[in-house]
Amino acid sequence: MLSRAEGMYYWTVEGRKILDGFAGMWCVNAGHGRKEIADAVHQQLSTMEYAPPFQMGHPIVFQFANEIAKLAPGDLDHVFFTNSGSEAVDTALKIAIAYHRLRGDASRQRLIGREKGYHGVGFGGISVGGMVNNRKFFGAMLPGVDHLRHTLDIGRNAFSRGEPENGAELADDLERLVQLHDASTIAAVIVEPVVGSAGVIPPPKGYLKRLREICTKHGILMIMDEVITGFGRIGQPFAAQYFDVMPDMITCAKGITNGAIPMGAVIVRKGIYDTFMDKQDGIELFHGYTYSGHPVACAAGLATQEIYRREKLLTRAQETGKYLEEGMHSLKGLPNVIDIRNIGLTACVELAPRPGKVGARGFEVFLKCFENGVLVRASGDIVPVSPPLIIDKQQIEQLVNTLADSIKAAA
Ligand code: PXG
Repeated sequence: MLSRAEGMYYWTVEGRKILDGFAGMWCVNAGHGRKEIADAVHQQLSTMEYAPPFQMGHPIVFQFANEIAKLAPGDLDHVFFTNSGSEAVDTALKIAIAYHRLRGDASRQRLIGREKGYHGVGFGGISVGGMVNNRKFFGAMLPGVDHLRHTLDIGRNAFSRGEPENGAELADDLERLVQLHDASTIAAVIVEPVVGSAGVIPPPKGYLKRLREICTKHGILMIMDEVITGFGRIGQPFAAQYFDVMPDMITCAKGITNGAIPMGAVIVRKGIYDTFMDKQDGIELFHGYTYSGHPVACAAGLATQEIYRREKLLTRAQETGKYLEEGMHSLKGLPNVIDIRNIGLTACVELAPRPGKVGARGFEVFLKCFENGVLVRASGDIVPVSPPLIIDKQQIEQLVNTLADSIKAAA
């Protein structure tokens, strides 16, 4: 149990100091206990704790939307605020279907996700998602959804550094689905540019560009789910910039407020925004939450972005990522290590499962790391790391050394 946090560290209820190797849960990018965020939240709570987002507006939400739009590439310049990544995903999927309808293309209702995708836990997100345990308990989910094949290929790409060489052709799977369903029925494709939850899977070289081309060719919207990659995780504000691929929408959350106050967002291209504004009289999009653009979340978000800017955190992973890459790949050859993957300031070790006990070894490594003062995560037998972007070289060494000891102990 954790009871306090500051900088790169948590403290347990017993008072043990733990290096945070996972930025909380992929979100505390600027490190813990940032006073500027606490002060901004306090000030906003004292000034105006809440304002209705329907019919009414307030300045700070526009200010924050402008900041986010400035960070995003190209004409991704309008923002719809939500309270989580799951809500951002469901919002983006709804925008995609409504956008086509407004343009007189109402048959475009299908949504395409990808195997091993994680898009939160709403019905939209689990429907397009591709992680079996998040789906199998919850019935038939949304109709009209299909999935691209995933891109993990340990046989061909094991121990790749950054983007693997093989697999760009897997983007052509979208052509297969177009052959099956016809493009006129497909509204959007949603993918994580780098798979997070299912175990840090960078896209094969050229894959995202090819997927973009196929989407454009068939009039299908491309949604990049950047809930994890957004806000500097791979060395650019967004992965769209890192891979130089322009999506039609970006979903984000987590690092948007440094994890301090729940918030998510959908960033849309101008053409999508204009379609809603031009074609609809009155309410443009029949969608919104009580807490959309919550003033306190916006205050936390603005303070967070100011820290990112001042400390140049959104590009810092270009440097620190190199140390993490070196360190993590030095684990090759340890018992049961079958793959190591990395990009920016995130990486994972994939372990061979114990016979008949899938996930047991990964969880044991996670526990040993925690006993030895480092927080990582276990997702089955995959152990991902994703530390706050403020991490220094010595702390990366501590993270890697502790992981090495724990993998040996769990042999
Ligand atoms: N999309 C992506 C790509 C995510 O990673 C969500 C949507 C949903 O966000 P919310 O805020 O609704 O949780 C996520 C969330 C893990 C882990 O261990 C990852 C997430 C959540 C919980 C655990 O990898 N990502």
